[in-house]
Amino acid sequence: MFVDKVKISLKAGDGGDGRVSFRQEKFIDRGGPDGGDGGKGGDVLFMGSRNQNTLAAFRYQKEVKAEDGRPGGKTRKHGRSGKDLIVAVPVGTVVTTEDGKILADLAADEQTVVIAAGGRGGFGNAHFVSSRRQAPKFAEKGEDGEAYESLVLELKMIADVALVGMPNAGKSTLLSVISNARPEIADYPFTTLTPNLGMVDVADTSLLFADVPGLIEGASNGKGLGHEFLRHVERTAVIVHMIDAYQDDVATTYKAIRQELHDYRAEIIDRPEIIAINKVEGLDEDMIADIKAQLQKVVNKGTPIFAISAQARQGLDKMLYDVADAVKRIRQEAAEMAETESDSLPVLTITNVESGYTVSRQDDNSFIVSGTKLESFAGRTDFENEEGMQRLRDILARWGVMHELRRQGIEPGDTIFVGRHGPMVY
Ligand SMILES: Nc1nc2c(ncn2[C@@H]2O[C@H](COP(=O)(O)OP(=O)(O)OP(=O)(O)O)[C@@H](O)[C@H]2O)c(=O)[nH]1
Ligand SMILES: [Mg+2]
Repeated sequence: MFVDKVKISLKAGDGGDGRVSFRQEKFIDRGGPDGGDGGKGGDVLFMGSRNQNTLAAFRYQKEVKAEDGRPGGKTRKHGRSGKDLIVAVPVGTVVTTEDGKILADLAADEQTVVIAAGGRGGFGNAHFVSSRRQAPKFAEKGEDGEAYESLVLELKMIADVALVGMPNAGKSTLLSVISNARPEIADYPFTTLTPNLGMVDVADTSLLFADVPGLIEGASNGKGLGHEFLRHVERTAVIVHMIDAYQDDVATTYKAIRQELHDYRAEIIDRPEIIAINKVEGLDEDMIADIKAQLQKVVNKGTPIFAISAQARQGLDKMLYDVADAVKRIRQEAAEMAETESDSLPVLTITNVESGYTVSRQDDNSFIVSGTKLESFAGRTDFENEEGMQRLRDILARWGVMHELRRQGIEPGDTIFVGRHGPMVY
């Protein structure tokens, strides 16, 4: 079965906690603070890979998690960082959040994107020595890694070549003759209900062909079966447009199909196109020349037009070489594009850290302080540890939060939450 859409949960590694420790020295009761920092949590990265063909593996592995960072050690030892987790997915996989935000669109081989960043490690107490504070007895906790409860992975099959055309043009027949695919073939329109894929070897390259259900006028608006499958055409490098030689008016049907492609997505029209007039085995040269002439009037200049017979296997090699050349050209361009883009890979991290905050009364005797930076700081504070708490209080004071709390009428014994972290007693 071809799985092309799965839901998974995903979590980057948490940062390791910083350590509280003091040097052990002979004859000295307690040496200076030497607690090391926690290690960073591992990132979760997704990488497009030509070696993967389906998302089937995720049916058994619904949870993806990178390693946590290790806590800091004595003698200023840094905790080991969690290993990054690289998840290879088929080229053409699009990763979205449940509400539809696209996190990554892995359109090229080895394109790698950080989906969830690991948490920072907390600082150990050695970090907090200052002239005022010779022996800090607190350390930071590691930051939580980014997590997604539900991510949608969708594989948009990227065939190199899409066979498009009216129903009954012979698309499935062609695919069956040139590849090992065995699509259903019949003498009535709309035989093909779902796209068939087939690998076709041409000289030294392999091309993935998609046989798309026949398009009719209005397909781009949802008529017929074509619409749902037009998305498979969306990214194919080359379009092979098949036309039944026995069609009454080849120019008009050609234009109708092009119009549908255009209405679905205008750029598709600019893809290299190769025209295959099919079923010519019983036609003489003049008739073929006449059909070609009719088409020549409406196609873009330079569009190659071949006369073939899928059934009788005529004229196929010549056409396939042309298709392969076009695909190779496009792949080359795509590789060059990916190279220039890789300098600016879209790396997802927690950005837009604002330095503002708000203070509001939650109920009679508790208050809530919100603000990205303060909340992130509070998240790294160990509320069990009095010195750690003191440091948070110092910071709230320095930021003017304490002043604001007093202005709003806080009284001794009231509690303060910073985001979801707390409580802290005033
Ligand atoms: N004479 C002749 N008939 C052909 C040729 N290629 C296909 N056919 C016939 O045309 C009919 C339709 O072929 P299909 O391959 O099913 O056409 P399709 O384009 O896939 O059609 P849909 O799946 O309905 O869009 C079948 O009866 C085929 O046997 C050919 O080269 N010559
Ligand atoms: Mg078919």
